[in-house]
Amino acid sequence: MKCLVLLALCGLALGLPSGRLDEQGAETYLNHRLVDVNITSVEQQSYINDLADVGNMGLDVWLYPTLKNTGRLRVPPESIDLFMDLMQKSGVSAKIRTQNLKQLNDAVYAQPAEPSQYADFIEGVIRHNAYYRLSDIDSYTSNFASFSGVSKSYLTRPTYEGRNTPYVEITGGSGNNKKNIFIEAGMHAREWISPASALYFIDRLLHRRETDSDANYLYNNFNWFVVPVSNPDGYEYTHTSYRYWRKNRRAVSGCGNSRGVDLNRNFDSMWGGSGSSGSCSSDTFRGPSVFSENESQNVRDKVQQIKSQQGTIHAYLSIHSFSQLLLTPYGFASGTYPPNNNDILDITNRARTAILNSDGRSYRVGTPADILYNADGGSHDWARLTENIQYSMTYELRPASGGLEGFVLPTSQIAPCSKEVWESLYAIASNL
Ligand code: 0X9
Ligand code: ZN
Repeated sequence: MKCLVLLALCGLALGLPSGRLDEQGAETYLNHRLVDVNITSVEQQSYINDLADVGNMGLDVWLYPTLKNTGRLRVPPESIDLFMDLMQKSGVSAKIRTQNLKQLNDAVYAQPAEPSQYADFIEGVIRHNAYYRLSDIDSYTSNFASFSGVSKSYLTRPTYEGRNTPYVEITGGSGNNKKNIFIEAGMHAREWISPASALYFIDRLLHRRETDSDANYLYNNFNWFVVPVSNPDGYEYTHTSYRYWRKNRRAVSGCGNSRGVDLNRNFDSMWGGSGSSGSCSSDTFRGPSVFSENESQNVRDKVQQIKSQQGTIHAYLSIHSFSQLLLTPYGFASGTYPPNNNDILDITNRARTAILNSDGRSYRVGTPADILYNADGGSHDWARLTENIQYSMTYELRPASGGLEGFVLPTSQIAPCSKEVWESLYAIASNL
């Protein structure tokens, strides 16, 4: 198999992924293919991972292929012939699902922004029918602070590119023995629905508090600690230049032109295992050491500060996309669960039911390692394993994995998808 990786290395002129740029200088993904791959052996699996990690073909894994799950890769036009050839030679069944990702995205962008009838909260501080830039999110979160019991600040460290990370605390509730819930969104830059759903949650909580008993309950009986965009540099880069960027933007020493660390492989939870990569060009690059990144340190320090001030954090939620999954711990190895796994599963299944009842969407429940792939150094594992937060869970929001939409979720779905998150957070919080 390694010889095939070498063939790929030799057969391609080294260079960055091609494609046309639009007038603003952003990659358009003209003629980029989406290819579904079905593997039948672990050798084929690691072969595809190796090809992607090497980086020279510009392969972008959207869904990791496993023995159980179809994988999906974005393949730039200059690599497609070689890629299909390599798949055929290694016995992997590969099917091109779209010939031109730009066309697919243009069709999504052309859809009206109006949300579906199921979305019963569209407008508060924010109109929830668009994805916003970091500067807008910064202002919106400042506006939240005009509500009583809300404070807006920034996490301690600036990002590599010098940005601040907005942070919102909602602690004005009047209940006794309030529980503390931490929400971390936007860790992966391209998963735009994640920050959008976190902002919807805060907005709805504050605007509906006096008219809606659910909002009133969530406001009064819980303290909410929310980081809507935990990877600001990556998030901005996806807006200005490269829509499918995942990691942060740090130029790690020794990594040459390869930028970025996968923040969700950089936490202290079996860091450096087989579910992450040591290769700088990999999208799951774990970084040079555990908590090497300012962004992951920011989350760690805030969580530890809240614990020291409040005593306990009762739940840690990490919001990602896509595939419609609710992922429980642990991700670092299959068949490995925390001692209170039954309680975690019970609560998570209630969240699943709440989502189903909201807009009919079906989400699957399980650990990353059992239903996806091994992932070490992830934040939800760290929350449960290292910080001893009893309930931790990762959302993979819309869309489902079957269709062709991926990280570019139509704006009309922001409100209904966020409403699912709202309903599920109610189910989680009320069962802690
Ligand atoms: O691979 C990831 O980091 C997450 N999936 S994504 O497609 N959004 O990249 C899953 C994270 C699972 N969580 C932990 N292992 N802690
Ligand atoms: Zn993610």
